[in-house]
Amino acid sequence: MRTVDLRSDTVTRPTSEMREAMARAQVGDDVYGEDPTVKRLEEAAAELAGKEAALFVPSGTMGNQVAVLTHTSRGNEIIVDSEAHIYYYEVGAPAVLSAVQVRPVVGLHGSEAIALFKSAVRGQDIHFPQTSLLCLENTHNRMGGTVTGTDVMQGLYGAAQELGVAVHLDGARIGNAAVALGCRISALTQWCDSVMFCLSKGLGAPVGSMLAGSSDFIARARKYRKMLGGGMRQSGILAAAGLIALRSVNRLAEDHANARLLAEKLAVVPGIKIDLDRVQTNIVVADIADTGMTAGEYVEVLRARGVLAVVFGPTTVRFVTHLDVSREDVEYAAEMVMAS
Ligand code: TLP
Repeated sequence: MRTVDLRSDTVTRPTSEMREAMARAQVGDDVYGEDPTVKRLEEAAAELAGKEAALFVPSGTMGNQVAVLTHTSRGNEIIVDSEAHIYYYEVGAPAVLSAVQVRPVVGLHGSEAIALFKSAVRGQDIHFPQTSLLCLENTHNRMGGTVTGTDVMQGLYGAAQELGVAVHLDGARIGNAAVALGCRISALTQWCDSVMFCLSKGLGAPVGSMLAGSSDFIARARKYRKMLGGGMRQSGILAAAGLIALRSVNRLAEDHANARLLAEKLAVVPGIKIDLDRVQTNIVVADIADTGMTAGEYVEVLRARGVLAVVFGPTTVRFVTHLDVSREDVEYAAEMVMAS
């Protein structure tokens, strides 16, 4: 039976161009700073993000957590959106690894962003922890792949700088945000001190993410990466695929068009509700409460028809378009959902 895997853009497999580049890659021991391909990748990523330096890390989660470690001290408080990946999906890592307290704020990326952020920053009081970091997420996964514009990013960064709070951007899908806005990645990342972005999502690389920031920040982050066991040896094999991923950002427009197509088709299926305003990039979140099924049951019904999606909430299901899903696959998936 035909299967269309819409669980995540993490399921993409490396292209044949990537596999060939991986086979040919020049490598060395990167912990000794001797892998030329990793160095090229780190330089290219820094340039793309408009930062002085970048670090190749095994995963987005490690990139975010290395950033939290580097920006904070034990006992600090960090401000995040209440649906942020760093808070929701990283196994409580800020508490364990950085020993910081997370202050989740509802609607941090919305129209009240700056006021919400300012009121969450702690003042001077002997009882309070020190707020040292604001974490943003663009695109925002759990909001449905929504894009935060440059104006909001700029406003938040300005407010954070005034209050002495550093800004880290979880830009796992920053390429999607830039493509949706029709701007360069650096037009967004200029409004943060550090940014993590993934090579292994819609860009198709098998493994790896980048953390970018000032040279001093990346030098300190490199030690934390080592501490967490993320010092890799002949990782040029992976970096070779990453270099191709970095050149492929414009292809994400295809995923956005496919997500829009899927969303429009699913929005008219009885029992399914979709907020089309939130379908801005490659993620489609469907509310299936009116089917009378739980999200878990619904995902199983879809699986039996060859459509893979993930449970996103008690009655919400997420579909993600990516490199390995064509327009025709999306049309087929929509038909299978309609028949469910
Ligand atoms: N997201 C994955 C799952 O972890 C939920 C997915 O399928 O969407 N930041 C954001 C915004 C992410 O969406 C993800 C991955 C990460 C960080 C972590 O990246 P990895 O999986 O490389 O650790």
